[in-house]
Order: sequence, then structure tokens, then C-alpha cells
Amino acid sequence: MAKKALITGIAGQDGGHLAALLHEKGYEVYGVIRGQLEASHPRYQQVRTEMPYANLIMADLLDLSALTRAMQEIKPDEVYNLAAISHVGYSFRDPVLTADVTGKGVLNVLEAIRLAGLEKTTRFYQASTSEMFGGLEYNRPETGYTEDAAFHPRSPYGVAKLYGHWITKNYRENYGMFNVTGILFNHEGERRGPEFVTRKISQAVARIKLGLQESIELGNLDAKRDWGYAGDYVEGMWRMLQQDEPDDYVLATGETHTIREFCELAFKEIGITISWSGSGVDEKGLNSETNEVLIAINPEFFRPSEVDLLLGDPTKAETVLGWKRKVDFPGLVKLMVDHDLKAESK
Ligand code: NAP
Ligand code: F7E
Repeated sequence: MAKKALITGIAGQDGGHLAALLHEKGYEVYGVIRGQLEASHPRYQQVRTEMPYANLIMADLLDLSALTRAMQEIKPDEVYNLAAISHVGYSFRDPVLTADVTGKGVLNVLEAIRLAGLEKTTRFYQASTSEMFGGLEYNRPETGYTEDAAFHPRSPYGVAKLYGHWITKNYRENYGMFNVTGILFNHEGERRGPEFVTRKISQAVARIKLGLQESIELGNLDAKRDWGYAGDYVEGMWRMLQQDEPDDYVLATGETHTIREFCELAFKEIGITISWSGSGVDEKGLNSETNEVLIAINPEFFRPSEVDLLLGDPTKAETVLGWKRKVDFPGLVKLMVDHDLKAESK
């Protein structure tokens, strides 16, 4: 009998990669998408076209009854809780909804599993995040954050995720549920939403090359992120649920780079060298040959508080799960720019 996996947030970046991986492994794949989409709705059609093998269920993370019905009907062997309001910048603008969906939504999924009487049989993955750490000087380990590093979230998103993280561990301890948390550092790729900085840059670079756009406006260029490829990270999620005992794991590359470096590499892909001039909000990224302004700062993209540095230590995942990222930083930038050059040419 094929195993059944239920993915919340199947329409998101990771949802698509994970659904493809589980389908390849012979799972029956079920996916939760929200809203009241008719089968004829373009968004529904898009997910359907991308994942023809997936069984789609309409449910919102805020709706315990819909989630419970889904658990009762499907009786999944594995649940991957990927749904969330996941944009850090947006969470400052809508903190209450973020707390409800990204925080309490996790409790709803766990309760749905219990109400369906599946707490002893269904394995549960929670999408925890490096945004729970915060990157402050005093809690920053030299060689990167491990599973045991101190938390200090810096955004409503990070705080909501910390609730989700702890309620997942709490239900593991209270009810003996097989609950794992994956503390994932940033992972990107061709499925990344355009509101996140890497995709915003790769799309802009492609459009600039094709003459569809002149320049790009960004916020903080000095923040550092530990960026991996989403396709590598979903393999780690699956491995976490195949262990004998539930646990918590960091997935990261162990390298960190600035937004500035991402820009430089992305423009290099289209043959442009960036030179920087000015400072603060007046800083500009210029085409070093023509002096044309390609990158400008717009304070609209600054956040009330920033995580200035993220660096993860994936030793535990590498040792226990045998997980290792395959795509390196230059490979990730190239993959995204190449994809967007093709997509924007259509
Ligand atoms: P994503 O692309 O933003 O996908 C999140 C999905 O959640 C979307 O499909 C969204 O639906 C769905 N969703 C939002 N609100 C919902 C609600 N009320 N009910 C049901 N579904 C809802 O995020 P991702 O990058 O794939 O990340 C997957 C998970 O990992 C998220 O929980 C994220 O916070 C976490 N995470 C991500 C990273 C990263 O670098 N990508 C790192 C660490 C942790 P719509 O499609 O309808 O908007
Ligand atoms: O920002 C800076 C911004 O929005 C990265 C989510 O998947 O990873 C993601 O969160 C950095 C920040 O991702 C722009 O200030 C500069 O320092 O791409 P981002 P994020 O905030 O790191 C974590 C691990 C998650 O869990 C989240 O769900 O880039 N930045 N200029 C900008 N960011 C954006 N979005 N747009 C800009 O124009």
C-alpha cells in the first residue's frame, strides 16, 4: 500500500518541490490549498497542471473543522505543515493575522490530527525557521546556529514561528506524537515568490537583460543570509520523518552572503559588473562600463527590525540524516537567473 502524505501549503515554493519528491517516491500526495477556488479558477488550474497527481483539498489553516475532516477522510501517514504567512516584511504590517495563521495554525493542524484519533500513527513535520534566532550579537555562535542555540525572534513572523515550534515539541512530549521540527535557513529557487529578495533580483536581472525593465529598488543590502536551494531542502524534510525517533534539525549550507553579493553574482550572469557608489539610502549599484544606475535603495523595503546575519550549522542533519545540500551559492544564483531569462523571454 502506498503511503499517504498530506502537505499544507502545497501551492507554495516548498510545497511544489516536496509534492514532486513524494510522488517520485511512490506516495499518494494530498495537498491543502486555501480559499473558495472553483476547479475552473486559474490558480487552482495552475496547481492542478503543475501537480496532476496531487489530490487537492480546500481548507484554511484557521479552520479546525475543515482540517479535522481532511485528517478523518485521508488518514495520512505523514503531514507536512508548510502553510504559513511566510513573508517577514509583511508580518510587520499584518501581525495579528500572522500570529493566527503562522502560529495558531500549527496548533489547529496538531489538534486536527488528535481529533481524528491519529496521534499515535501520523508523523508530523513543522516548518520552523532560522528567523527564530534573530542574529543578535549576544546569541550568535561563531560557527553558526545549531538546534540548541538561543532564540530571539525579531519579527512578528519569527515570534509566531516560535510558538509553532514549541507547540510541536510540546505535543511530542504531551501525547507521544511523532513530531519533528525542521529549522530551515533561507532556501530559494525557481519557485520562489517574487516578493522575496532573491527572486526579485533574478527576475529584475532577466528583465533588464531583455530590455523590459531599467533598474531595481531594494532595501538593506548588507543583511547576510545562509541561502540554499529549496529542492535540496525538501529531501531533508522527508528524511526527518523517516527516522526511528522524532527530533529537531537545522538545514543550512554553513555559508553566509550579503544581498549585495547576490546582486553582483546575478548581474555577472548577464555579463554586467556592478560597481557601488554612495552610501546609505543614496547608495547606487552602477554598470561599471556605462555608469548606468541599475540598483537603487528604497527605504520602503527596510524593516522595523532586521536580522542582520544568519548562518546555520547543519552538522546534525548531515550526520544523523545523511543530508547534504547539492547546489552551492553561485549555482543557486545561476539557476534562478537562467530560469527567469527563459521565463521572461516567453
Ligand atoms: P510560501 O511559498 O509562502 O508558501 C506558503 C503557503 O502557505 C502558500 O501556498 C499559501 O497559500 C499557504 N497559506 C498561507 N496562509 C494560509 C492559510 N490561512 N491557510 C492555508 N494555507 C495558507 O512559503 P515557502 O517558502 O514554500 O515555505 C514553506 C514553509 O516553510 C513556510 O511555513 C515558511 O514559513 C517556512 N520556511 C520557509 C523558508 C524559506 O526560506 N523558504 C525557511 C524557513 C521556513 P497561497 O498559495 O494561497 O498564498
Ligand atoms: O529577505 C533584505 C531583507 O524577504 C532577505 C522567508 O522565506 O527566509 C525568508 O525570510 C533579506 C532581508 O527573506 C529587499 O531586509 C533587501 O534582510 O528574501 P527575504 P527573509 O526575510 O530572510 C526565512 C528563513 C523564512 O523563514 C521566511 O519565511 O533581504 N532585502 N531588499 C529585501 N527583502 C525583500 N523581500 N525585498 C527587498 O526589496
